[in-house]
Amino acid sequence: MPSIIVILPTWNEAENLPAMVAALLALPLENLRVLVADDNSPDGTGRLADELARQHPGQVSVLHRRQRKGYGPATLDGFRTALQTDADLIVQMDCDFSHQPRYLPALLEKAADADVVIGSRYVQGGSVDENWGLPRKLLSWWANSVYVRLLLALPVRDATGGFRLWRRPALESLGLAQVTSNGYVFQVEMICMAHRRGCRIAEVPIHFPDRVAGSSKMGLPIALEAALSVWQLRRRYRHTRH
Ligand SMILES: Nc1nc2c(ncn2[C@@H]2O[C@H](COP(=O)(O)OP(=O)(O)OP(=O)(O)O)[C@@H](O)[C@H]2O)c(=O)[nH]1
Ligand SMILES: [Mg+2]
Repeated sequence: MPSIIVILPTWNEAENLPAMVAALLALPLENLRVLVADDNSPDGTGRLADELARQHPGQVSVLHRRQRKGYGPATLDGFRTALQTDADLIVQMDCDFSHQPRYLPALLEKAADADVVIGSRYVQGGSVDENWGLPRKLLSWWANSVYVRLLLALPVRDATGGFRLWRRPALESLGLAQVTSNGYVFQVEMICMAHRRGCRIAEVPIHFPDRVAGSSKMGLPIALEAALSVWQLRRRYRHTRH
């Protein structure tokens, strides 16, 4: 059985973290550990994580970061810490149940013939929250499956989603020190690098419900900035070999 580490970057997820950890540990997967990467959340998520680590020694650990630096740096820190363990597979997922633990076995199965597996909203069988209006659905689909895919020539339909499983050698091969993006573009840059390095990328369909508890941290300005940053990525990775 391969050993799996699940990285949960958290910012004010006190309402979600205990249930997320419980759901992950209840999966029928041996050798699964959870690493919480918390940016000193004011709502006490870090303290809760410590408590969970005490309750589940050897299964839950916590990376306390001094201050809020954003999703990208916290996840990178999580990746580096994970690579210092003996984990064979490294999973990144949001701690708000938009990424549902029940899909992990499907991601794992797909990793038999892929280096990175994306939990994808935009492959056949995937879907987003029923409450998204048509304009939002279309915009998100277009951004992922058309705009980013064509601009960066990526064989991926969900380039901004953060539900991914990496095989250790793939993550090691990327050169994480080079990654500079944050937010949605962080995901795009990571998968762009993986593709340029020749990693085999696969997608498995997921349903993506909106968060029920806790509050949203992303907004339109962040999405617009992300859309423009993709052009910088295009320039930066243009000459990198496929
Ligand atoms: N460590 C850390 N985690 C963060 C930060 N910002 C967001 N996160 C976490 O990253 C994951 C994704 O963030 P979300 O706020 O859910 O982003 P989103 O899914 O685009 O938007 P909503 O679900 O609508 O809020 C969640 O687990 C957050 O708690 C941050 O600055 N630092
Ligand atoms: Mg979310």
